[in-house]
Amino acid sequence: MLFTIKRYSIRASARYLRQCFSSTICISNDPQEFTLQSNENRTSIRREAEKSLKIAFLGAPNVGKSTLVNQLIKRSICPVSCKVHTTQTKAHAIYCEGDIQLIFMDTPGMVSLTECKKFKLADSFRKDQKTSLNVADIIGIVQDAENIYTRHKIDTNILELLTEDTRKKIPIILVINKVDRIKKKEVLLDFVYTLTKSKKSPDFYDVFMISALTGDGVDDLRTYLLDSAKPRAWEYEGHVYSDNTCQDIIWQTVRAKLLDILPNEVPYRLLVKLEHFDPAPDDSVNALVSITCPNKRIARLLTRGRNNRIGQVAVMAEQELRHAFRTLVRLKLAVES
Ligand SMILES: Nc1nc2c(ncn2[C@@H]2O[C@H](COP(=O)(O)OP(=O)(O)O)[C@@H](O)[C@H]2O)c(=O)[nH]1
Ligand SMILES: [Mg+2]
Repeated sequence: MLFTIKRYSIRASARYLRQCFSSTICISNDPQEFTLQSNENRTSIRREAEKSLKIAFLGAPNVGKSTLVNQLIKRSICPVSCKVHTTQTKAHAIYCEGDIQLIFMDTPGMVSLTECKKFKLADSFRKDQKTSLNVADIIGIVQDAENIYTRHKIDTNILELLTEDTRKKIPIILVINKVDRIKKKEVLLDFVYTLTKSKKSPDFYDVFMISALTGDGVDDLRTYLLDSAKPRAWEYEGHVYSDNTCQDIIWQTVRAKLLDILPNEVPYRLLVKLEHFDPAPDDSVNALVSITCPNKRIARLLTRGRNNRIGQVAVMAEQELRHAFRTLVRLKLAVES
């Protein structure tokens, strides 16, 4: 059967097997530097040598798009949680290496118009994916390998978005994420085969099997994207790594941790706001975030009990923000009702 699988599937599986034996990326939480700027020194790069590539990742909610972008740029600037609708608006995450600039467009997960109405989601949920597609040089469709209900077919909302014109103009790659959750590698090859052979699927330029969580295969994908960059002036200065502000990254990270730690619909009912932001002279950051609860019962759920949920949120958010800004972050959370 293997011989009938298209060139890219074979390449992808070979690449995956290679990755199984290679070491995984370790994220260091060491504080190093601060601001939405990296310490990359690009004064030596001539403008005419500049190359860039804009990548739009599309996928259903929770497939791991934001986790993947964070791994690719080596910073946790996109909010990640185990619940759906963590990412609310599109954001650019920027990664520079040598004379190449990669611009990743992290978008909210694909939702239908009905879901938008049902869950009262902002317009951005549907608009942002379309906007990102219009300007992308390459589209990455992210599939969740763990989800047995959806992994063998491309989301209908995505198929709807990929018009004939888009399919012709923009190369599309398939990114199979969460392969760490698959124990039998034949299962992987099986549904990738179904996916790529399906008449409804676009013609994929390449297939990547990765784990955005452990970093398996992410280096390979980054190298592929760097190799695909086009000669073109950079859109952002070399030291910029996000078009979001520090302030936005802070409250979004706290919100994502609340989504992780609180049950069911509770975290969606909280109002998270950055009250105070103070970058200290030693490059560390002090921030105060308020969490307004709809009632006293929910406020108690956060602040009382053996679990000390609010303490856990503070520790987790602080750790992630240190990885985002690469400096010491002191975070205070105030719960109000
Ligand atoms: N096991 C596993 N979990 C992952 C992987 N990538 C992402 N996740 C988890 O999937 C959940 C959703 O991730 P997120 O990046 O917010 O998904 P998004 O909604 O597509 O942006 C989070 O709990 C992540 O930790 C992966 O490769 N393996
Ligand atoms: Mg996301």
